[in-house]
Amino acid sequence: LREAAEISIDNGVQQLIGKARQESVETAFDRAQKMSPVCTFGSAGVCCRLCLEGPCRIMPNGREPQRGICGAGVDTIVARNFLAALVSGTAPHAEHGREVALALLATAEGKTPFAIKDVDKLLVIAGELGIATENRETSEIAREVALKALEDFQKQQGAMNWVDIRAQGKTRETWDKLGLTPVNAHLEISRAVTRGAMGCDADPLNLLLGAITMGLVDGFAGLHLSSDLQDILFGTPRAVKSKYCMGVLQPRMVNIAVHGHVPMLSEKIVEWAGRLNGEAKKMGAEGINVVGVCCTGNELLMRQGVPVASSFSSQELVIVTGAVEAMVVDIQCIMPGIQKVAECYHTNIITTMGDVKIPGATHVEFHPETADHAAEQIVRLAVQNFTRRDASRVAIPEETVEAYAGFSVEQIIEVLAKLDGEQPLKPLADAIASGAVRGVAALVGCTNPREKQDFGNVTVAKELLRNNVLVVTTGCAAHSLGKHGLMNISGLDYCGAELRNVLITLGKAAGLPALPPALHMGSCVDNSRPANLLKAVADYLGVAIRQLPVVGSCPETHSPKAMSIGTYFIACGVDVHVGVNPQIGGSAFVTAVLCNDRSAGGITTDEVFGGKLIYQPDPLQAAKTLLDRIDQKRAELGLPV
Ligand code: NFS
Ligand code: SF4
Repeated sequence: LREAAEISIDNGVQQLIGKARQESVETAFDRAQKMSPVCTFGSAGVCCRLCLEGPCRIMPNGREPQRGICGAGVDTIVARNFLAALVSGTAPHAEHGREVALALLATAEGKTPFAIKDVDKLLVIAGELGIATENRETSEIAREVALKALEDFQKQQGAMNWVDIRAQGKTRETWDKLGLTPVNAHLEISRAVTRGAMGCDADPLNLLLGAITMGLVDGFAGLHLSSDLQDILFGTPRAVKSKYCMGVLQPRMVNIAVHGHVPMLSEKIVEWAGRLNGEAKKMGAEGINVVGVCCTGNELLMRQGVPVASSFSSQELVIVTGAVEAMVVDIQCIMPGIQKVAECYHTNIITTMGDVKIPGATHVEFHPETADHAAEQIVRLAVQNFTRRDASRVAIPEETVEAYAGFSVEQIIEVLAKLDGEQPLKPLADAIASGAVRGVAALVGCTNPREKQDFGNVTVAKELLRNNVLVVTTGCAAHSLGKHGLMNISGLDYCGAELRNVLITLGKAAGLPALPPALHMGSCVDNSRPANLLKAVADYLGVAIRQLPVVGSCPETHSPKAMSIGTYFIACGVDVHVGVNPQIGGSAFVTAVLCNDRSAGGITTDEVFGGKLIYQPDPLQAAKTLLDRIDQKRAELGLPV
């Protein structure tokens, strides 16, 4: 077995790996090792299981067979598999958006216990959508906004409403010209599934253009629509201070870990944990402690300052502390393995969605309409479970790390406005122009049990910061940066001198000693926020997003959702680095199009959209490639390099 130090650079996670092994509890880190060596066909993306003639797989180096039984060549198979991965990344994000839209509609109609928390944002978005707002009830406006959102899953002509309100004009021109702009999310997902099916689209370039449309569906129906409506319902995040690491679990409290993605459930769990605190005391506990896991952790951190225990790859280890009464999950990134681990302790796994069940787990069905009832029931189950805790099995790693989060675009603009009230983007644009901020990088995506946890994310971030690149972050990558000190003031030591000065100036303007080196912008669907920031800066400078010295990096990704998000950014004109094999290597054609190999003379995404995929497992090398790209874009803008 791999040494704990090879599995994660987080001390708490290392300790818990030791505990799990001592107690014969298997986790994803150990299973990842059992899965080695990896299948070379799957890794290259050359196997096809689309029909019952197969499975077919293409041999490397020209050996036979070179075609599937139906005659599909390797480029078709790899492109189809890439499109399929994007569909499985985009569909869950689109479902996320649709569920929030339905929740907003039900709330506007008075059918849920939720309220419209950010009326100002509601009015702004309504205005953008062309909805009249003068002398109208909030609920009426909210209802129309929700219906406009639902149109993005229904309309048969034109473009999605969220493309109309969120895409940059200059950037969108290319998509419109190529006929790639999505009409509605469900229509495009259905089309993508259909064209990728056996005997349908066999043109690899056409399939890759389909993948770009999937990326756009992800960006607008998944990211933008979800964040916008969640801000309306639950409030737009503002700077907040909290804590990271397993040490946020409390030895004498009822611990509830909330895990998944959609804030509807978790917001209510936090509320009910507060309301039932007295019940926990009656059971002999000191109260109820809610901690976050994965993107639900990000959502609660951003809006409520709830501390964060774990990112994706170490989710099972939260349970291994022996101190978790309930792990409550909704959708996405929930390892089925948590139930097996929970069975070794007293932890109750509670599933809440009809489409996401785990055998052996307790299921408490959650709907926005009955949110209070479900949340109360779940918190009571956790409190009752406290008596089953075995004190001799409890070991919570002590370390916690302080972190600032909550950097919505609104919050960032508010800080910038302290320096220039008229033109808040000017100080940022000026800093980029002068080179004090060499560029902007979004450090995003996951942690992956095959990878050394946090190492890639933190290494790329530190290297970019050292070179004066402003780092914004989301998803589980944000957990990595938070845990390793890049979201608190001490992390400024990692920044280049110029960037540090900018962060200190901005922080002082906001009444803080400084801004943290990595600005936490939220969950994965909140990648809409960095996208909005880029659009704002590009519009201010009068250029297209593709011209900006900005990059994205996903060093430890595992999820197809991250691939969909990455494709959205590539379509916007931003290079995206992945540190984990994207499984396209079997096709020189697909690799050339996505990774900008122009030697074969074909067209590439870089040429058409201004962004490409960079696959580089070595984080230092990746950072260097990203810096080169930033400098290239600076030079093209005529900025000093
Ligand atoms: Ni994003 Fe969030 Fe984490 Fe990766 Fe999964 S939780 S949606 S996919 S693993 S960042
Ligand atoms: Fe084989 Fe073609 Fe069927 Fe795929 S679609 S399994 S390549 S016959």
